[in-house]
Amino acid sequence: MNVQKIMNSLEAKHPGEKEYLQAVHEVLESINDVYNENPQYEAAKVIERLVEPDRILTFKVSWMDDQGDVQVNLGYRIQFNGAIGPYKGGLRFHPSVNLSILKFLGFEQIFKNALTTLPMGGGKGGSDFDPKGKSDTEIMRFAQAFMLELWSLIGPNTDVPAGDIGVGGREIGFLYGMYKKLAKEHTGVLTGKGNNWGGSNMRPEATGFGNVYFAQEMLATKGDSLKGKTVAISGFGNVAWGAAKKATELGAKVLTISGPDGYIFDPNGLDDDKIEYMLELRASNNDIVAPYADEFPEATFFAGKKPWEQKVDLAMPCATQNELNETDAKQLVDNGCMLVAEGANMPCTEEAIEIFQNNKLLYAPGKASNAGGVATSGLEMSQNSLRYSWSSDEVDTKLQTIMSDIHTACAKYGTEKDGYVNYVNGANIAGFVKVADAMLDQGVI
Ligand code: NDP
Ligand code: 2IT
Repeated sequence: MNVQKIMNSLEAKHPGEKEYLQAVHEVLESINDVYNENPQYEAAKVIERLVEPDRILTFKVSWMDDQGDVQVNLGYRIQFNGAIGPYKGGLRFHPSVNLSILKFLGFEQIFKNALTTLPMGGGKGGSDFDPKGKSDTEIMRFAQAFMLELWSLIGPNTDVPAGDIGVGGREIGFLYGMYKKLAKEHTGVLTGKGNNWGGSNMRPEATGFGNVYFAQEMLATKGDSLKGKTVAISGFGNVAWGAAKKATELGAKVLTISGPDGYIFDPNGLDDDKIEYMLELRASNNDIVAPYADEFPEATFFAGKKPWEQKVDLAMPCATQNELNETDAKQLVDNGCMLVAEGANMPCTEEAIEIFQNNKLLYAPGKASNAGGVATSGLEMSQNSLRYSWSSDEVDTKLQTIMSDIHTACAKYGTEKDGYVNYVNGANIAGFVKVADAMLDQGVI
């Protein structure tokens, strides 16, 4: 495969879609050898078919705010690849949402979902709606208007959306209520539902917990553990919360969290109260992390800065894409950081990843280390089909097994001659082979 030629053609077809092109480039570089060794992929034009979504649905969302003014947003659902199961992936509500961001997320989701070992294809959706400062009733009206357009395109066996940035339990509730009213059936069409109406225990915690379980597996390859390690986490949303909770529980000391306004450094580390307070901060819809330092005066707020300037053993970027660049990576390496596990999707730039790998850090890409969220969504779908509910312990045990299996798959496909595990190659190849073989089995469609 000529990666540059494919990239040139995609750039010409999709100019300016930089996040999408970045995600595709990383995967193509990783799978090049496997692709060339297996001419059946080229014969069936697997790459050309894989890099374009099956379909992109866009729609207008009109709704009325609390002042009685009409608001208009854009809505999207990208059904990227359905080779191994129904399209599956979150909805993102954030003003930065555009086609490039949703295509990158949908593309990543194909491989992530394949890694989970569960039967789920890849998809993503969302809106440029900004939840910041919105009241609960505004969120409800927006979510209802969004679902009015989306409902006929999704279903428990076709496409199963869930949460992502700006979409948590509250939003899933409003979305589900409208779906149920329109479809006139109570079904497992969304995941992340409340656990007394079809949701899975542990789904809120799953992404962050899974990320920490994956870090644990990585450390174990060096005979090491989380105990006593210092951790820098970015973000203060759902994933950051889960990661802080589990890392703390396992004996690590979480020194930072962050928001778009800057980061918090807490020299004492987070504890149960502080982790609970993260939920309050997030629910306030104000987009600022600074109030943490007023609530807990031992902490310091660094305005406009990123947590990667702190000396830590482990880094877990859990906010958003491309939030950790080359300079940040150098700083982490210079300060002796030994492991980076991505809770967010594509938070590290390609240059940052190169620095981690050249310095032989343990580095896990999100499609492996944050797969616990969608894996638990898959378990929610299984429970919905069974009309049964597993206990938190049962779900947690399954989640740990899945994270460990993903680690094994990464090591199988990503271990280099000197023993270094290139988790990027491992995750991309393991995910690709599964999806590509399914595409071959199903013919040219
Ligand atoms: P939340 O909305 O709960 O939190 C997102 C966090 O990132 C917030 O702190 C948010 O601050 C911050 N953030 C978002 N956009 C930006 C930006 N442009 N610049 C700076 N900070 C930003 O979302 P999640 O915790 O669910 O998602 C976080 C990451 O994890 C995303 O990359 C998501 O795709 C990924 N992920 C989520 C999963 C899930 O199950 N929820 C599963 C796997 C991955 P603010 O909103 O105030 O800007
Ligand atoms: O990026 C992700 O994996 C998610 N936002 C979770 C998707 C899901 O369907 O649970």
